Amino acid sequence: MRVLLVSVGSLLVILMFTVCNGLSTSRILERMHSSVSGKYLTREELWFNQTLDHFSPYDHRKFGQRYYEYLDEFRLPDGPIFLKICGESACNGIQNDYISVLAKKFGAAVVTPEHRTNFDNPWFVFGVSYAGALSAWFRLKFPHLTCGSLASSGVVLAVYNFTEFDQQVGESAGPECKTVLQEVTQLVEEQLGSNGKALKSKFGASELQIDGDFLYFLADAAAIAFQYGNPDKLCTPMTEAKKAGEDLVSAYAKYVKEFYVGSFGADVQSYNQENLKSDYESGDRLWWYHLDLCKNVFGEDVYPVVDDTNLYYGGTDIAGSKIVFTNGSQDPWRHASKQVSSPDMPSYIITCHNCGHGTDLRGCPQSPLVPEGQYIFSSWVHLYPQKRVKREKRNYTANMSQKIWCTRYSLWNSKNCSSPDAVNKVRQQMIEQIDLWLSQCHAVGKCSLST
Ligand SMILES: *[C@@H]1O[C@H](CO)[C@@H](O)[C@H](O)[C@H]1NC(C)=O
Ligand SMILES: *[C@@H]1O[C@H](CO)[C@@H](O)[C@H](O)[C@H]1NC(C)=O
Ligand SMILES: *[C@@H]1O[C@H](CO)[C@@H](O)[C@H](O)[C@H]1NC(C)=O
Ligand SMILES: *[C@@H]1O[C@H](CO)[C@@H](O)[C@H](O)[C@H]1NC(C)=O
Ligand SMILES: CC(=O)N[C@H]1CO[C@H](CO)[C@@H](O)[C@@H]1O
Ligand SMILES: CC(=O)N[C@H]1CO[C@H](CO)[C@@H](O)[C@@H]1O
Repeated sequence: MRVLLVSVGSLLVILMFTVCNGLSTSRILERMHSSVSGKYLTREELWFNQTLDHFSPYDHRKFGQRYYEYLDEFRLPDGPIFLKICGESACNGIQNDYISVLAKKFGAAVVTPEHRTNFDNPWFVFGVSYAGALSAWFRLKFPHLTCGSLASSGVVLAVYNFTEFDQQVGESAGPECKTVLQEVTQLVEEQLGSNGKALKSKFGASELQIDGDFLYFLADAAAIAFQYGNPDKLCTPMTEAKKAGEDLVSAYAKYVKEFYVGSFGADVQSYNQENLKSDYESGDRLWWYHLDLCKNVFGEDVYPVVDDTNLYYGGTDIAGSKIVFTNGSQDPWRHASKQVSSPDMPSYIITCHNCGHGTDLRGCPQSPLVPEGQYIFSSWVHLYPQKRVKREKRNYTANMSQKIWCTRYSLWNSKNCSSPDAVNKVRQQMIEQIDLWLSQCHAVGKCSLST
């Protein structure tokens, strides 16, 4: 198991400084891990002493590394082990998403992010977003230790200047909403020049003295609506404001304050470079790897080596095997994922109005899907104040009829939801692949035992 542990660590170290997704793009690949206080399969911390520097044969220093394991569904003694890589921020437990359904189906143990266990069990690797790329690369590097991998919205391509991200935001918004957003951008840029102070205060962002930080905050706020399947939360009020001839900047400020900060839980301070220079505890710091921002926040002249990274890992031409790639049609990140399907690395796109980042594992952001009677809570909980969530969860549990759940609040109109059919179709294909690859793993194990 040691080899596995060492390698995950090395990949992480290498990648932290080499993956670059561009200047003008969202740093929120995977916000959920930090902002969701919803349901976990487990939050019980386990620790082991991890090697600090995997590149040096002389440095034997260690650090305590946290991990989690969920064994409720584990079929002893030979059940598979699902390694779920936790990405991009503090890892507070194993979240209850579609993985729990898969664990039940395959009698699997779920461990995250690293763990020692019986080497002989079949291992399958999972991850979403950046961790999705890690999941693919883990399989690429250790085909002999794993049966396969799921790279959900896995960003395997390093991109220097990720203009496709913004283009996708425009495409996901549709022509009408896109035009309004472009108008907002123009107005904001004008007002920033003439009366920046008043403008920032309108957005509750007076503390962002660097204009770039402020614009970054505003750009993320819009991108997130598409990335996480809430296009109408942004586009409906904005296009209505436009039709009514209202002030568009005020309408956008309302969206940013109420939805992005209020419901989604974004923190203005996390955009403040000045603050991040000294806030060593903040998980937000790791997002400032872009060009000169990296230098400003970390004081180090580190630039992304995009071409080398893609040469090393293969980018979208990754030469792996037995990796499932999935993308959501509205997700701005999907252009950094694998482009074409091949027999040994099938890729699926989940297409619908609200299909965003990691939709295959998360389900519908507005209306929890109920895969095999399993109630998926974690995918939408971040959108609602905790008290309300608790109350509504009770009601939902009392009556599992999704129709009622959806119609009670127009927000959870199933028409607005990522199509359950689109999601389930891809999930079914995922299950078939996992099933096939695990059985091939078992078969190999048996052969080698008998020879
Ligand atoms: C980690 O190392 C410390 C210091 O050497 C030791 O006290 C502790 O027991 C170790 N923990 C584990 C889980 O091995
Ligand atoms: C990114 O690409 C756009 C469009 O080609 C260009 O205008 C911009 O200058 C580029 N930015 C960087 C940092 O290379
Ligand atoms: C849930 O609601 C539906 C529609 O009103 C009703 O027919 C059904 O009996 C309810 N189920 C439970 C378990 O209360
Ligand atoms: C639901 O979707 C429709 C368009 O598909 C949109 O007009 C409406 O505003 C959405 N409702 C909510 C509450 O998001
Ligand atoms: C696996 C998959 O669906 N890949 C898609 C990801 O997004 C790119 C860009 O839109 C598509 O070309 C891929 O087909
Ligand atoms: C809308 C709705 O049905 N709300 C109910 C949720 O459950 C509580 C009690 O648990 C009821 O008081 C609400 O009326």
